[in-house]
Amino acid sequence: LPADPGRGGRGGDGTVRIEAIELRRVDIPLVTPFRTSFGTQDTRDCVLIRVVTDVGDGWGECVTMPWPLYSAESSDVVIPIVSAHMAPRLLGVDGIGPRDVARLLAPIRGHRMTKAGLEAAVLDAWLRAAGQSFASFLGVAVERVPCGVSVGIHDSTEALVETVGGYLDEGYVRIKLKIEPGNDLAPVAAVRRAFGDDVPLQVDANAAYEPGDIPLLRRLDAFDLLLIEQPFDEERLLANVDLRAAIETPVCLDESAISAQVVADAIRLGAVDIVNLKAGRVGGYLEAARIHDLCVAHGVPVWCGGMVETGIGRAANAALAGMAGFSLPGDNSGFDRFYATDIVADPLRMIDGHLRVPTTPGMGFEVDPEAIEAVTVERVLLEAPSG
Ligand code: NPG
Repeated sequence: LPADPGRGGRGGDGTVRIEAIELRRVDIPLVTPFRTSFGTQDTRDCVLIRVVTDVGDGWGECVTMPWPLYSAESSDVVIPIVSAHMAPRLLGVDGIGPRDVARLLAPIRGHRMTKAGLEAAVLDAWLRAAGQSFASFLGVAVERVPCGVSVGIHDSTEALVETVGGYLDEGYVRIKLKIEPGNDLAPVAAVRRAFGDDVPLQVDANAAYEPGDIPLLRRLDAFDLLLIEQPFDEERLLANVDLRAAIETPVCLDESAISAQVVADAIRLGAVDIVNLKAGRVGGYLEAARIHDLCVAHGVPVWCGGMVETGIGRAANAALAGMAGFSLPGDNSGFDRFYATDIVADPLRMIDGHLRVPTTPGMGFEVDPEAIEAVTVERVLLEAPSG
């Protein structure tokens, strides 16, 4: 595995001491319900984290879903796990740099989205103190990143075609269709028929298929897709080896790709063509950058996934997606794909099919405290023991 990310003039040598961790469970209405093979979301229910450090505050977002269906994590376990097991390993510890968060939390298994939220909050505080943007920390050289959009499962193909047409009119440069057994070949065929062969199109199965479905999945080859994402259960790496042997469409991993180690193993097994990178799924932006480096070294393309992030996570994703190995458009949509208003000032908007890469110090946003207060349903403050 490559060494820790640390090039590109990444950061100063400073460290922080975390005095307090504020956890806010929020519930934010979505502009339209978002249906995946797991269920339908009407609101974004997740936990935002503020760290109070000796050099200032930082914010991060835990991208858990309300239910433990995408992965074992869910929004209702974030506050208990941080309170009981993570905060005690971080609060009041001297000399914490961004890379130390993952190190200090490493004995705790799993809970990667929660760890990623904590690490992002510390990175935000640390980068702000250093006067450095996350993009500069990552060595990003581009000013904007292309916007793909993830389209939920629809009740009818007519409705799906209408939704996709709307996104294409808005300027999205790539369409990703959620599929599930019974909602796969027909919707993909309908979208191809309606918009032609030139629209960059890919599908996401969210682990909904079985290895016995390979003959069915093979029929997707007719549609010239950019990729098929995560056809099988997260633990079924070898089924992807069989699928790759059977189909032309590149096979992309999402749920399975939980760490640099698993990605390295998947590459060695021949189980993957392309990797969807999500900081939350892999335990943090630094692990995501490490996986990016690993994939670049092996010639494996990566793209930036999304988890219906608020403006906090969306800004950081826009920086991550600017790294050189991100060679396909990501699920880096404008904030208005999901939200009527955002909890950050100046949320990222799509302009000409792209988002700007944030360049302000920190992770690239300014929170709007009133907007956050208005959507907060639970608040917990954890403080370092005094003395
Ligand atoms: O654009 O932020 C976005 C959403 C992208 O489809 C998206 N995320 O599996 O990739 C995924 C997925 C997801 C959505 C996963 C909802 C779980 C629930």
